[in-house]
Amino acid sequence: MDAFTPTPTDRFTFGLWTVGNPGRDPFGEPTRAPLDPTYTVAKLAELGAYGVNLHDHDLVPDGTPAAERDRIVGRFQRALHDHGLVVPMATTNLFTDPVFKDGAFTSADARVRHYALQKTMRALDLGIELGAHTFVFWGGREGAEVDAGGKLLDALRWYRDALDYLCEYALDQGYEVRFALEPKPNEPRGHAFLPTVGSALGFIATLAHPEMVGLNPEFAHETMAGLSFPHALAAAIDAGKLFHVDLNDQVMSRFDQDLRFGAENLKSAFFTVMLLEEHYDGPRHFDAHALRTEDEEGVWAFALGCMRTYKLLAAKAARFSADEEIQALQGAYRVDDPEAAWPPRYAASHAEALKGRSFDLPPLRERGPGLERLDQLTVELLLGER
Ligand code: GCO
Ligand code: MN
Ligand code: MN
Repeated sequence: MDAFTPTPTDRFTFGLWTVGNPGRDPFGEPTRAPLDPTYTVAKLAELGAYGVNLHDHDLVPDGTPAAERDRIVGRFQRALHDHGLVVPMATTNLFTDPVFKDGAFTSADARVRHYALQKTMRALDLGIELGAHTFVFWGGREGAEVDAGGKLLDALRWYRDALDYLCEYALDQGYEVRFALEPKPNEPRGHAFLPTVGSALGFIATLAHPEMVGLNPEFAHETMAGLSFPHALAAAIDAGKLFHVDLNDQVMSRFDQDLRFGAENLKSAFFTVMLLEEHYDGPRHFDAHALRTEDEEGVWAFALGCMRTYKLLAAKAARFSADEEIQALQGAYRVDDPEAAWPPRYAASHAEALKGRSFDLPPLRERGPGLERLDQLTVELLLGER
């Protein structure tokens, strides 16, 4: 037990599918045995987690008869109760069943779209029954390898129709839940629809109930697209749409890796934690899995590692904010305009005056903002020298 040992007040969560990942990949069979969800609950509680999230089929296999479903759910609820864990987020698996091979809400076959709606409503009912307040929509197989089917615009419309319908369903049921879209650029499809945080933000504005729908951005997904996760996070926060977050890590331009949080891009992980600590009060969810090389012991080392790294980085973020030299350099980086207040208020007369103002540009061109020093101090702080 030390200052970085996780506790439920840290609000760390894992998906059943994350620690339960058996190590299957496109080239090889599983390397670990599946974990019983109630065992996962007990182990996560022992490690200091706050909650566990799930897809419908992580707990109840598709096609399970109603009585058996109720028995499975009841047993899981008892485990949650016994170990003091909650289920803050739930979601639907719309990608494993071959029926979804060409998409769920964006399938060109309207029967598949209706089936996807049915499955999602049932998954939402299950999530609500378990106490979830966030329901995630990761696109899964919404996407394409070829565009010859001619559905690009239809697919976006069908996606919108489905989300509008599901918002109405949730409102009609009186569910206290928000929807969070999770963009991803590729895998399992060659090109996913709504590939990045930016595209999902634009799409949400076109929905019938935009206030109910926000984002679940994932570190690895923006990184796969060659984008910066802290920048994507800032865009989501700025739009008031950071409803949930998927933390993990990823090497840019590689296959979808789902590495332990902080395993690869430590500096981006640091700025991620800094943004979350200041602007987000929801669960810190890890959507990652242990390396395929690992046995069960490695799985729990992975889970503990995600949480400890987050806490270590949160402590570093607090240090960064308290570091006088860093703060002075950050202060000097921002320069006020002594002649005019920011933001400028538009008035015709103001515009006329601004168009006529003469700027002394050479010193503005010459000024060094001090970013090399600031970044080096950040590195030294992360390496434990400050
Ligand atoms: C992935 C995704 C998923 C989703 C999960 C919850 O790359 O496979 O990140 O893990 O987050 O399906 O919706
Ligand atoms: Mn992912
Ligand atoms: Mn995810």
